[in-house]
Amino acid sequence: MEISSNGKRSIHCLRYLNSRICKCMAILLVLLIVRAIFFPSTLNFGWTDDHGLVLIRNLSPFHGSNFGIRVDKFLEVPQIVWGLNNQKIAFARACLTARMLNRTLLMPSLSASLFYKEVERLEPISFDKIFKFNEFNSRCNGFVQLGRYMDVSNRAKTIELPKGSGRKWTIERDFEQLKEYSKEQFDQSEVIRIVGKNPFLWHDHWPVKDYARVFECLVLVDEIANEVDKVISRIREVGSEEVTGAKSAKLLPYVAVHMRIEIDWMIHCKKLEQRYNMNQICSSKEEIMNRVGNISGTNKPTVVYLAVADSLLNDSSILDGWKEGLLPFEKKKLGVDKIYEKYPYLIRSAIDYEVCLRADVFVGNSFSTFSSLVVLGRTQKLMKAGVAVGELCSRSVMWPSYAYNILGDSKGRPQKWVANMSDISLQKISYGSNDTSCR
Ligand SMILES: Nc1nc2c(ncn2[C@@H]2O[C@H](COP(=O)(O)OP(=O)(O)O)[C@@H](O)[C@H]2O)c(=O)[nH]1
Ligand SMILES: *[C@@H]1O[C@H](CO)[C@@H](O)[C@H](O)[C@H]1NC(C)=O
Ligand SMILES: *[C@@H]1O[C@H](CO)[C@@H](O)[C@H](O)[C@H]1NC(C)=O
Ligand SMILES: *[C@@H]1O[C@H](CO)[C@@H](O)[C@H](O)[C@H]1NC(C)=O
Ligand SMILES: *[C@@H]1O[C@H](CO)[C@@H](O)[C@H](O)[C@H]1NC(C)=O
Ligand SMILES: *[C@@H]1O[C@H](CO)[C@@H](O)[C@H](O)[C@H]1NC(C)=O
Repeated sequence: MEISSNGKRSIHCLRYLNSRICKCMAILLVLLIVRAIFFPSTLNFGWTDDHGLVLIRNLSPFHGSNFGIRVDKFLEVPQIVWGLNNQKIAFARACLTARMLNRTLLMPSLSASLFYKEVERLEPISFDKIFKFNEFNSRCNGFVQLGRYMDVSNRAKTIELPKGSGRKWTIERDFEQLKEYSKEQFDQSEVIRIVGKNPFLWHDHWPVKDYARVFECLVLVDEIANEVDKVISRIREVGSEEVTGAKSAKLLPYVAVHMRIEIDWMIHCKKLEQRYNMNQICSSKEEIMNRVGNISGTNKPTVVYLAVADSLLNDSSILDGWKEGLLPFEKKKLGVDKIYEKYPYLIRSAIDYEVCLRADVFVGNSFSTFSSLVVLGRTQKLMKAGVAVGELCSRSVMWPSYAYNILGDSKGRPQKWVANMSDISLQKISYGSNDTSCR
């Protein structure tokens, strides 16, 4: 049952107050009122909406206006490509661009495969094969909207908006162009089609909070969500088997490590280190194992789930060398490789994303978009659970996250890591940073 501000449902609830759910809701309501009375300042940060999500209400350029997305004017964008999390960022950027133009975004194609250089292998996959379409629109109602191509009455009258490129195409020029297309002659056209590069590469004009608001509307379709549940139950079950020596119903906590040591990454991160003149980007297998092993406060033995793209791995020995008490598992050893094998790259990665999001402890690389978006999601989760911004990095926080590529302290631990929800752009999350917002 959803917690709803809908009047009808509240009356319904009152009439059946003896049902357990309604009792819980009544208690929740009382708690919320008490919180509002005693901690009025927390209200400025966010409020819980119909779906239990934190609504973020400031920083947006349209804050305060009665913003309505037109349902008969559309924005069309190029196919979205690259890694899952590059695709999620690109998608959100397309949504926010449509929002700025007061238009509905025509549901874009994502890409099932990672082979972006070979155009014929891009394997377009419809957004609604991965994420729930109606759920997206209902969660994002009033903020951004998705439409379908069949909603368009006359595609022949589409006008094109060519994205500029090159050094002279500055962030200001890009913004001016978008404003230009919100005016008279362009604004009348039913469809504006943006042509040019992948939305991930467009200039970013929006604060982290706006992206976070879009990400909260992404809910996996049931088929994939069920696979996620299977994998997570298996991880928790394997823990209690290993620890108690028997199959047990008791589900144990787990640590998830996004070991970004695949071949494609090793090539990429070496280039980045050269460009930034830095040696904190590529972590070896040994460095990851040591730093994860030095995290204090995890009850041992603990299952460590290794989120790696097995097919891209150049090294089968990732299971060896872990500190005593850490029980490493990857997909094969868990026996869930068959689940992953059924799906293309994009869905495998989406399952792993959820597994990392829900882990009790997460450790990733602060230069990976995959890791960065997991940390953004975990930060949102903490804030939703009522953890104040000033407390996010504290030692005792539930669901901590760490960056193994940054040395945290003299004890050899990895650096604590949260997303800076008041950052003015998604730069750090898109391209990585050694600033983990904790220190
Ligand atoms: N965790 C995980 N990642 C996968 C899988 N297959 C491919 N990938 C990963 O997908 C990610 C690709 O890109 P992206 O999400 O943009 O993250 P980034 O490359 O780490 O910045 C990488 O982390 C790959 O390791 C998988 O089965 N599990
Ligand atoms: C967006 O479109 C709606 C519906 O046409 C309109 O009421 C609203 O004023 C528009 N807002 C902006 C900022 O253009
Ligand atoms: C992959 O492994 C092979 C053989 O073990 C090695 O020669 C090669 O350098 C490795 N490639 C990378 C990118 O690490
Ligand atoms: C961190 O872990 C490594 C490997 O387990 C160990 O050799 C090292 O002493 C630890 N660092 C500290 C400061 O305890
Ligand atoms: C978060 O980002 C804002 C805006 O860039 C900055 O002023 C602030 O210092 C950052 N906070 C942390 C903890 O890094
Ligand atoms: C991040 O990198 C810069 C430049 O190399 C360096 O000066 C800074 O100390 C690094 N920060 C951390 C937390 O390691």
